[in-house]
This record gives sequence, structure tokens and C-alpha cells, in this order.
Amino acid sequence: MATNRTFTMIKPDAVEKGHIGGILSMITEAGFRIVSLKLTQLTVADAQEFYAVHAERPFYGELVSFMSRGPIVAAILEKDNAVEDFRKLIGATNPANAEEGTIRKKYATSMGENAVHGSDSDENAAIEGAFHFAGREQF
Ligand code: RTP
Ligand code: MG
Repeated sequence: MATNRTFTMIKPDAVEKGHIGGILSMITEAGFRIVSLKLTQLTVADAQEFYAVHAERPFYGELVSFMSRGPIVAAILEKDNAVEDFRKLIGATNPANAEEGTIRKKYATSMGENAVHGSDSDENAAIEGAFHFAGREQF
């Protein structure tokens, strides 16, 4: 995957509240092109694998149960400097610290239920995109 791509999920909290359209609008208005897009649901095993890097953290069980409790939207996004610019667009992990104009400021409710995921490196963007999308689903 090119290094101008990142991977995102609209998390179950935001899907439950009907924020798919609002969040996708913020993403495209910020200049990201949608390369791949789907509504899907993670099994517990999927969520454990996706967040395996956090397996030793105290919030891991809660995170896995939250991320598998309902549908998510998965997407691959393209833009110059995609990973860093998308992390800026989503804002801080804790919405209390998220800046005005960020997705988490507008839609997140807590540190755990924070509306969106954004890859933290080009390498992880490629791994996470491939976790969700076959090559023929990437445009
Ligand atoms: P993400 O991976 O989802 O984009 O979030 P992030 O980089 O901003 O935060 P990260 O440290 O990777 O944590 C992953 C997700 O775990 C949940 N979390 N809960 N209760 C807690 O203290 C806590 N800390 C993290 C959040 O859903 C966070 O987005
Ligand atoms: Mg992270």
C-alpha cells in the first residue's frame, strides 16, 4: 500500500448514534479520498487480533468488548501525509483533550468510546487496511 494511505474505523458508539454520515462528511471535507468502505462487525477474536498491541493494557478487555458489540464502518483513506493528517483530524484519544474542529471533539463521549480509530503509522495503516479489505476492494 502507498504511504499516502491510512485506515479508519467509525466505532460502534458512533454508528449506534447515527453519526456515520456526519463523520464521513468531515473526512471528505478535510480532503481525504475514500479508497475502500464497508459496514461490518468485528467478532471478539477479530477485535482481540486488531488490538493485540494493547493486550497487556488494563483496558484491553473493555476495548475488545466495546469494539465487537455492534457494527463499525471500516475505510481506507488517501491523502498526502494521510496518517499524520488523519490523526490531527480525529483529535486526542480522550475527547476532553480533543481540539475544536476534530471528529472526537464533536462525536466522542469518553476515552474508551471515542467514535473513530486512526492508524498510527504507515506500516500499521497497511496492516490494518489489509485486515479488512481484499486487494480487489481497494480503489
Ligand atoms: P485508536 O487506536 O482507536 O485510533 O486510538 P488512539 O490511537 O488514539 O489510542 P490508543 O492508545 O491506540 O488506544 C486504543 C483505544 O483503546 C481505548 N482506550 N481506552 N480506558 C482507557 O484508558 C483507554 N485507553 C485507550 C480507546 O478506544 C482508544 O481509542
Ligand atoms: Mg491507536
